[in-house]
Amino acid sequence: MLSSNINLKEAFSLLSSNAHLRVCTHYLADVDAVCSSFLLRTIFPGYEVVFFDKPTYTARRVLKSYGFEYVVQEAEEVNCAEAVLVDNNDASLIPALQGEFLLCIDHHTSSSPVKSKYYAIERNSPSTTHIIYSMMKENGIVPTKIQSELILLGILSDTHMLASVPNRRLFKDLHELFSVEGVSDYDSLASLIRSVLTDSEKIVFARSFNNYAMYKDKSKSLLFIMSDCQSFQSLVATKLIECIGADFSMAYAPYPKSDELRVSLRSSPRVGIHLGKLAMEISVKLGGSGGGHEHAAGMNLPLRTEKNLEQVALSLLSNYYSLEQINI
Ligand SMILES: [Mn+2]
Repeated sequence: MLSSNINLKEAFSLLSSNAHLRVCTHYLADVDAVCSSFLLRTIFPGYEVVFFDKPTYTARRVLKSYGFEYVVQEAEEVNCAEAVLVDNNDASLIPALQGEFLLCIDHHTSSSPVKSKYYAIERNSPSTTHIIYSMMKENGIVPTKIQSELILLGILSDTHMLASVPNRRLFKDLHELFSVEGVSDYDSLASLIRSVLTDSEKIVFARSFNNYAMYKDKSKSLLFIMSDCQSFQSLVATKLIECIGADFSMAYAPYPKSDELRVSLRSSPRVGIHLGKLAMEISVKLGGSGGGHEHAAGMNLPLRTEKNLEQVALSLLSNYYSLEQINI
């Protein structure tokens, strides 16, 4: 826990005492990021939502369906001292921002924390929208239909449609939220954020199987797949779990322009290790940055580490599993 972590009641009164703040999030804002941003705006109408670039395709679908308006602004132009950062506390994901935020609300593990005066970090929360929901509950605010849906969309998205649930108390919250008058049912909310592949994503996904390595832990009957790809590494890693039924996936793509190797890790609920911690361990060994959740994590590494990455990942994984390569 960070030293200036404040509790949710304190975070709420901090927000209430600032009538005009900007709400920012990481680049390529995802569903939880955009829902958290606009959830704050529904509570504090004087706030303005600012994204640093275009949100993801799915996140834009959510914004469109609610008619939410946002501003896209260069990160360098944002005055951090008058801004709240949601769904990110990793400085390497917003490299252009050097200032100190007023408050950072997030649920990720990070190896390079952003500068913020106060933090409200709840690593066991399923989503950032859920942290804000807890904040609302602590202050006796009953969510409206739209607020409930935004909270639910963040939760559904970050738990992979409830495939990875941190604790069973979440079901009580889900029951409360789905019981709010007028709230859409599970199917309609889920279909709004279910990922649909674009044609270029389908091509990259199909091509990504040129170079791959498969390993099995026979006693635990777990399947591990590592693959390089041209781009869309997070999509490839996710689909390896969802479509192929792997238990652990690592996909990586080179970004020579920024001299980076971008890596995504995903796992099924059957894998017992915390991927955010594994990402931190690998990135410490290879000189980059990394972090994330129990079942989804990412790393930015120096491009030159590409040839060592799989070996380093394998040696760390072999502390927990006995892996045998599968050759077909
Ligand atoms: Mn999130």
